[in-house]
Amino acid sequence: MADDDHDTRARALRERLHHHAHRYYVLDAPEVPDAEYDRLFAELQALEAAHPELLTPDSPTQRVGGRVLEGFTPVRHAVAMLSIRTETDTTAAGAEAFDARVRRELALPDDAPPLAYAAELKFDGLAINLRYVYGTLVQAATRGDGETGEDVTQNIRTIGQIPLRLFADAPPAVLEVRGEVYMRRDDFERLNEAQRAQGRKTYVNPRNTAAGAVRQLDSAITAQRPLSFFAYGLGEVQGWDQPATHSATLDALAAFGLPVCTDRAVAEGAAGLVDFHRAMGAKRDELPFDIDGVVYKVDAIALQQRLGFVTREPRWAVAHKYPAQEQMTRLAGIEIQVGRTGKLTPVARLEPVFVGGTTVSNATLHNVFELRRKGVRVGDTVIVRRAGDVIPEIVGRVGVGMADGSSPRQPYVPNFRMPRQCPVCASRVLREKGGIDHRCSGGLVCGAQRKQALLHFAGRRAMDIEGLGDKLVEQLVDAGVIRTLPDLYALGIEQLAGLERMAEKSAANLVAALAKSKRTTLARFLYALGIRQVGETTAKDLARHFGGIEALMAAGVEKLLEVNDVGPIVAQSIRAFFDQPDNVEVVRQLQNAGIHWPESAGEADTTPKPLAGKTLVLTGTLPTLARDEAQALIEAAGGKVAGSVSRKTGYVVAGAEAGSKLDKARELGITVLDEDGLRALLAAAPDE
Ligand code: 5U1
Repeated sequence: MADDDHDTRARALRERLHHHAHRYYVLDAPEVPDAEYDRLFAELQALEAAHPELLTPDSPTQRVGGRVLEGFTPVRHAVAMLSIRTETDTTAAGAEAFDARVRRELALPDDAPPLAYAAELKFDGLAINLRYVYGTLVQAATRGDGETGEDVTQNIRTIGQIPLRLFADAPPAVLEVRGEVYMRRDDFERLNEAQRAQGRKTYVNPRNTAAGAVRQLDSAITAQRPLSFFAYGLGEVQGWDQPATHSATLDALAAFGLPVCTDRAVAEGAAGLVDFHRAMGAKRDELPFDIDGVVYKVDAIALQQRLGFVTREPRWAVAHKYPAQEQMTRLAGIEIQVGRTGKLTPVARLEPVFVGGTTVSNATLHNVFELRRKGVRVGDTVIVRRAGDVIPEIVGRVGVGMADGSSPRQPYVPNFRMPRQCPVCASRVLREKGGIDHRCSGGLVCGAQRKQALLHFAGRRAMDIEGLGDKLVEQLVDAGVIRTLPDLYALGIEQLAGLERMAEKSAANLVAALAKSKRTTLARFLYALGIRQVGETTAKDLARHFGGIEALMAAGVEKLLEVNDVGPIVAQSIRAFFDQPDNVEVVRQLQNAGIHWPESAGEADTTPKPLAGKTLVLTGTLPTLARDEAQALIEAAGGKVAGSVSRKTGYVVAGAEAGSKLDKARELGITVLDEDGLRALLAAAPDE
């Protein structure tokens, strides 16, 4: 490149980065994924390093980031809030390079023992400084540009996890705690579900939602957002002897009552860092919150002080990234998927893109209204997000002719419309009254619905028919071998062995699995029928209440409403299902095929149960009981098993490698039991 070209490129990069930084830090409404911003930033940094004459004082590479939003009082930080150097090489080499650099800067000889590092997670949220004076929270501020932030004290006070007073008899005169406000993935999903249900625009990702909530001028709105916090460092300190290591400092912060993430370790040398990076990478999808990497810090505070800072980044710390969870790609097409209940879902076909550690080529668009709200059309450059084991999603479109350099939309791209006929069976598509969903009216005439109904029926939590997977169901339905659920039980080895990729042995295994599935429970059978609105928990409640299928099929809406957690919509759906003679016929034929379960007297059975009315949460691996077994025992004793810990949880049963549910239980003061404790509870008399 000629010098002029370098200059032009540097200007263009600065302009784009300024634009994106404003969208990200000030408006909390980014137009491009972080990975794209990082790429542009790294390009400008490299260009400036190679051509220092291009460096300008206003270059985005010269500041920490952020600006004070109008409407907030500026807060001058007593100790500057630094940013952290980022190691973008996501392989082990990133950790090794940091260790080598630290050892060189400390002038350690090659044979000096490995250094101790505090290894932590890098939370994807908003950095905050909490100022405690004699143990009382007096101020909370954002980082802003590192020197001056925004006073967000009122908003931060709404976050229940942040103590308003430290737990200490003689608290420090001044203790500034630094950390990250973030939003858990489940809280974010719930928030978006509620937005969707109300036909409102969904939030883009947990990070921006959390940042937007903290930088809200109306704290009443912040209070409605489920925010969380983790502490990871200090600002100004007076009247407190800080422990000699960073890891012990975090222990001390936890003892003061501040939330400190338990996924942290003291790692020995480069090998320890590599292990931590790998272990957290493997755990990343299961974590209840988003991280974009891990952070390594020299553990000894004395060594941190020797290392000092370069510009505004400490030499003793680095963030080591993981593959980004948001990336840009092209929307190649939109197809319609027909689900078990006939619901039509638009699915995006994407140019394959590596995101969140896997290659993604499809993403859900939820429904046509959400698609319109996002304003995406075929051919657009879009942002795809894949975090945790959540289905990949399109979060939005990269702006037309924007500073990010994406090409403007082709003219005459038609707006996507839902088809009037089912793309699978050509039955009429109905738009549900008052609702946002479109549904195929074909019922079991529709091959797609039949396939999904069969897969649901055979599922592990339903009739548990091993070996009846996607490919086989596809063949059985397409060949017309199976039209209704009872047809499954008429399948013979010979008939199955004639199918593609089906050896005689697999055919025999499937027939055996079908025979085995005939002995089941009423709850599983009800769930397997695929009645709309009847999930696993409702099926169990119905089975417990009615004890047998005859009583349930005869029950009117009033009687159904007596069942725990059954409301009018669910009751009407159950009634409508059994009012259909075809459905009753399916139940009879399945019973005639030999499906059976132990009947009970239902809730008329008044034998007192030890766990009646109690909700338990299981976490970690128990020594002898599998999760399903523990759940079955709890339910048989009248209890319920929930997926997350709340104030309503009665007990948390924790086994080896219990995760954040255990932390939450401790935080809320909920009784934690091991397997022996659970067994004792099951054996106890009711209400003991
Ligand atoms: N866990 C953690 N995240 N984080 C972010 N520690 C940490 N430290 C930071 C930042 C920006 O900065 C200090 C190293 C100054």
